[in-house]
Amino acid sequence: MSGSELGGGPEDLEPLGRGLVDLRRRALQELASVRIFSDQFLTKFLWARDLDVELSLKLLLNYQRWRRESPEISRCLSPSSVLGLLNTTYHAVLPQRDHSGSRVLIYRIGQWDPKDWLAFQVFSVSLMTSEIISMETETQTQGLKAIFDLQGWSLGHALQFNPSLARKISSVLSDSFPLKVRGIHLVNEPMFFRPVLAMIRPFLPDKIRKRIHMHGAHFQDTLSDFFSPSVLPPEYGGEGPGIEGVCQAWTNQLLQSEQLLQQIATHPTGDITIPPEDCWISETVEAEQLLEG
Ligand code: VIV
Repeated sequence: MSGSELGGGPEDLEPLGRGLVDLRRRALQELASVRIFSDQFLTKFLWARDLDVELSLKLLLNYQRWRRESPEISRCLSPSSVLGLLNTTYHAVLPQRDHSGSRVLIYRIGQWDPKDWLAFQVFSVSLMTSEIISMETETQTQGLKAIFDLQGWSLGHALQFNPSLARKISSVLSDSFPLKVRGIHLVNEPMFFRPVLAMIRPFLPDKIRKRIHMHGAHFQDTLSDFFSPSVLPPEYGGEGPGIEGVCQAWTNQLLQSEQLLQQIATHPTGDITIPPEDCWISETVEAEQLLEG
């Protein structure tokens, strides 16, 4: 039996090691002003694309572009600045992974009062969580599943929606963030949520579209086809810890990550294992080097 058939041995690291060498070379070629990328950082992109170097490179370039084009979200990763929203128990990452090792996230849209919080602030919560969980090795290989509870979706929410936001959502879902999206589960979605989905869907690749499941009001009958009861909170038909407690626990996790998230938000590439000043050749340094040389 070969090493790869056995699994788990050091042989399994070889494809990743080769991928790192190739991706680093390609990434430094494409991003002329960047000087260095860490293994930890590149690894996220490689696993998100099952070690395909060209696809990982595209994802890395899209991630850099998305950060640049959405500064109102990517530059403001501050849990304390959205504490009021987090304290409504809007969001949690469940303590248990599902049967396949995916992270399970819950968003309770009804807890978001659109008079108090703008869509970009709400979006930043997802980006903060995504940055944190994408550092976990098991999440890099097994991805995530998100449950959106749309009970309480209102005109006020819909009015914050526009094509530009729809594009930003579809970009992170499809090819601008290094996380595998393994499932999107909508529960309690009202009829008048359909136009919103219709705005997002055209931008999504078929693969992701097929992973969107609409469960409606009787979600308890069908959500259990995807998640075992031990994983879900009782409010979602499971036997795990209650939703309020898991939201509070994740809020604390986010608050503890304030500094880390701040570093990611202000870093030129998002690769915080490299000090920002070592990371890229700024135009002024380049000009000085030219003058000296
Ligand atoms: O952010 O993997 C009306 C996922 C999500 C992310 C990010 C990554 C990711 C699955 C989203 C899902 C949520 C960054 C990496 C797209 C932020 C959404 C923010 C908006 C303002 C929330 C409003 C709720 C929407 C529901 C959208 C349902 C779709 C996701 C189908």
